[in-house]
Amino acid sequence: MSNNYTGEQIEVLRGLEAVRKRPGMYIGNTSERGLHQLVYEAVDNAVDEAMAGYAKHVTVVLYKDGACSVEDDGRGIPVELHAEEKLPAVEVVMTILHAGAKFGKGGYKVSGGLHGVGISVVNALSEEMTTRVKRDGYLWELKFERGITTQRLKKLGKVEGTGTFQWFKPDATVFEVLDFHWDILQKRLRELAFLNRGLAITLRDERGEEPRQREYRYDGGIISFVEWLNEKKDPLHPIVSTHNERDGIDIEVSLQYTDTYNELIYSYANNISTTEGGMHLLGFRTAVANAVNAYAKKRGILKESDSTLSTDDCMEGLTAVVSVKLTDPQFEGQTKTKLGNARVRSLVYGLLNERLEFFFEENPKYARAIIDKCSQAHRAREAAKKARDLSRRKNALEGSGLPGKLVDCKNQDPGLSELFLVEGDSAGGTAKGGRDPNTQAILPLRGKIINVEKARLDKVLSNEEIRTMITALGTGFGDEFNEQKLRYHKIIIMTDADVDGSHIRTLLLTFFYRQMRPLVDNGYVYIAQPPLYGVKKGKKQWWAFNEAELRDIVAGSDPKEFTIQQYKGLGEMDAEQLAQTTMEHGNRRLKRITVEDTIEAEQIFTDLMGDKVEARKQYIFEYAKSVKNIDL
Ligand code: 0RA
Repeated sequence: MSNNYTGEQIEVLRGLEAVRKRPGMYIGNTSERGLHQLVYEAVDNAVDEAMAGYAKHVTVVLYKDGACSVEDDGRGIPVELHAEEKLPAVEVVMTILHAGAKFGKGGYKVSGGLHGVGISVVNALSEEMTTRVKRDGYLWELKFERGITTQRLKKLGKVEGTGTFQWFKPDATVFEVLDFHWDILQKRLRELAFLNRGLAITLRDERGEEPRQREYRYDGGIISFVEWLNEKKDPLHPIVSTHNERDGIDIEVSLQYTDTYNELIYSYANNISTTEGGMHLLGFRTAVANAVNAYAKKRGILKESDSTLSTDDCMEGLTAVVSVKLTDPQFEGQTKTKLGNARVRSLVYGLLNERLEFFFEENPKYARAIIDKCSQAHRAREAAKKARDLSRRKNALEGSGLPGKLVDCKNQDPGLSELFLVEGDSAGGTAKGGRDPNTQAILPLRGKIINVEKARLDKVLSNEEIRTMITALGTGFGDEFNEQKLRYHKIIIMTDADVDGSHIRTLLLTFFYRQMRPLVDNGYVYIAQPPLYGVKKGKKQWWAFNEAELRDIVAGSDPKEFTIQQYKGLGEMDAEQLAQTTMEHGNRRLKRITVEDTIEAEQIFTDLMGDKVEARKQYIFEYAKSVKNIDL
């Protein structure tokens, strides 16, 4: 490198220094998420080139040495001198922060990338990076170390075709973890393939003994996405979809009702998952509700009692993908995943309303099935509301309203309070004996609770165990859920380590996930982990929570000296043992429930609790053979 720095080079160094000093500001964090963000940044650039209509194929490769490469067959990053910076354009893109915005003006109509920080950030956070461009009949190459150019633009030779190849090795002094995960990458790449019809994305992993490779390409775009989401459900009609450009905004919607009770709506703006929703989602919801109501009124289908179906009524059992692409997306909200452009609302509304009107007119049979579905949701909601009002009045009459079965804790501070949900009265008794009465409350649940995946709300509510639990938690549920009223900040499911226990656990988790979702999202739900074995030698006692621990405990000694007891149920332990191993702070092991990926969680819950027996068998079979611990 030359040692007489120009003003531009000093700027470059300043920019890189800022990125290396505070990587979190640019890529979120320096653990797993941030590491994968590097790949997304490079992939987003390639997908932008595809959205502009030039690239057809994107290939991501993971190498044995921890490096990753992203290649596309687009136009290739320009190599000519950039007038302002007096450097080849490609070097500007690679080394100057936010060069995309400066340089890409007029380059792309729409562009993805959540952070939109640009490839120079990937460069700054990589110990080595190599960029190759095929353009103007030549293969060009540049090299960098931690963002600093170590090899200026060099012509390697003549070549056919065009494209860009980015190879980078994440900096081990920046990242806490360096392993790319196949599962994490494949989810995002598959999603991008759905969102960009026809684009082929290949993921190749060369790290194992045998290379592993998959190509994602969906010529049906988001229609294939909905098809895939509903794969294991029973649809009420063929997928309805629309795709159009209005006011320079590309709008796509696909939807399909199934006989389930959940709303499964994914919205995107410029390929970014808008988890906080926004204008496109609002337009979507209103369009569906208005089209359903209008058709039902016109045909005289709605009875007087359900004179208007609410938007929520019309979302029950609906699977949909809404994707918009626009030049100037405004991302708002806590996590910048809420689309703010007001114009999008009426555009999505107009397009979808028109499409649905047409679909209903053309398909009276399906229209009828959809309206029936929404009316049933409406009636269930009304019934649930009545039941809720009734139980509220009843509670007001009966004082505190806390269920009699609840053994409450003394202190009133939710932050210090824990609720143990225990299987059966006998285990409940043991837990009561072992608890810390100041901070730990016990609620024994009798038998199996109802499967909320298969029953609708009014029926779920008629279940005694569910009602008791809702009252104990204090929050209400569904639309009226209020996190502020939560009486315990740790809700600990404590069930036996057998099939029944795991069934009850799954039922409870399904209920929390469906009806009290913030409890799961905000980390209030835990699973107690009782030991599987007790090992005794003379007066000494050890506990083993898995086979490996048991092996460690008995390793090196003559096993005959030990008595090993296997615990199948909580009831086999006395109160003191249960307290020591499973309930007391310090010794116990709690597993916090997290939902990392909502699409996957949806499918797992549908598989496990839905009525497709085959899907459930398949899941249990796969789960049984993998040792992977699934964090639901
Ligand atoms: C701006 C202009 C042109 C290409 C690109 C950007 C470009 C960037 C990336 C990043 C990854 N792959 C890419 N492919 C292309 C070309 C303008 C022209 O040829 O007229």
